[in-house]
Amino acid sequence: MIYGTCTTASKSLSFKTLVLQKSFNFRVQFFSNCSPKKLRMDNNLNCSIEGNKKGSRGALVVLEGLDRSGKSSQCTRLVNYLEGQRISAELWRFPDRNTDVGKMISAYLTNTSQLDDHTIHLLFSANRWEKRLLMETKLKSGTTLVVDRYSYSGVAFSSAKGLDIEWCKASEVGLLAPDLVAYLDISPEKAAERGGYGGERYEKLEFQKKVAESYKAIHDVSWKFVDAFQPIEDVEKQLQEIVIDCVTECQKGKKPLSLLWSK
Ligand code: Z5A
Ligand code: MG
Repeated sequence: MIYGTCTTASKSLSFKTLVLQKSFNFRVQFFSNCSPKKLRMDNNLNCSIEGNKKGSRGALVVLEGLDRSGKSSQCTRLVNYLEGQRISAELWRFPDRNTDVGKMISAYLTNTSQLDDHTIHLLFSANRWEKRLLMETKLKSGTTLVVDRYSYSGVAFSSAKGLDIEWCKASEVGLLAPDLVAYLDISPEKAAERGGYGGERYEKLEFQKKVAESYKAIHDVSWKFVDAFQPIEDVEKQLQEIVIDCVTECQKGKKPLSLLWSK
């Protein structure tokens, strides 16, 4: 009835209003259908594109420590926390047992294959090298990587077997240097009391004591030591405080990527 009395101009105005109204309704419906995660991904994409121009990037955060110190538990909690803060984050781990090299490492660790100590050391290194480019790409696109063991495990475990530390470091030179290394500090005895060791090659108290000594020999002043014998939630809280500062600094674009053990 109303339409019947409209002029052409007002008809076209009503049509435009209708189209705008429909478009608005569609947007409201579209965004209300989006999960918070989807929206967060959109935000992160914008951040990283703008971030690239300013040198903004994700942080490379590494958790190290003895067997059963709680690394894997804390890496998972940390990524959940960062995502909750609307920070794009991924959980990585070494060895990455999914690659061909990783499968050889896994066979060695589960005692289904035997390898010379130098050979397995180089395989662990190769397993990091094969992920290096992807690591750099992710960091530059703004994703923070929380990494469960890295080159320090490589050097600590191989040197605990008696290999020369400098020789062990050599194959790691040129990999990306972490922005933060958090060491989950616990005595080998206390760690052994947790859940019991499985059947993997290095899961023996005497060997873990040697690994603890090796970690002491290779750490530097930049490492953050966290008492890993505290309740799991307290360790989690402490890590969040340490990591958020590092992530913020990398987001601001004030920290260029650097290389591990390069002069
Ligand atoms: N290796 C090497 O030789 N060279 C290399 O370059 C690299 C590795 C990268 C495989 O590692 C082996 O490879 C490893 C080093 C060597 N061998 N060793 N030993 P892996 O990372 O695959 O190992 P894993 O199987 O993940 O286990 P893990 O590292 O021993 O455990 P974790 O990750 O540190 O701990 P968790 O799984 O988080 O926790 C262990 C238990 O403790 C579990 O029941 C938790 O619920 C409990 N927990 C954790 N935190 C607490 C606190 N705060 N209180 C009480 N209970 C807790
Ligand atoms: Mg673990």
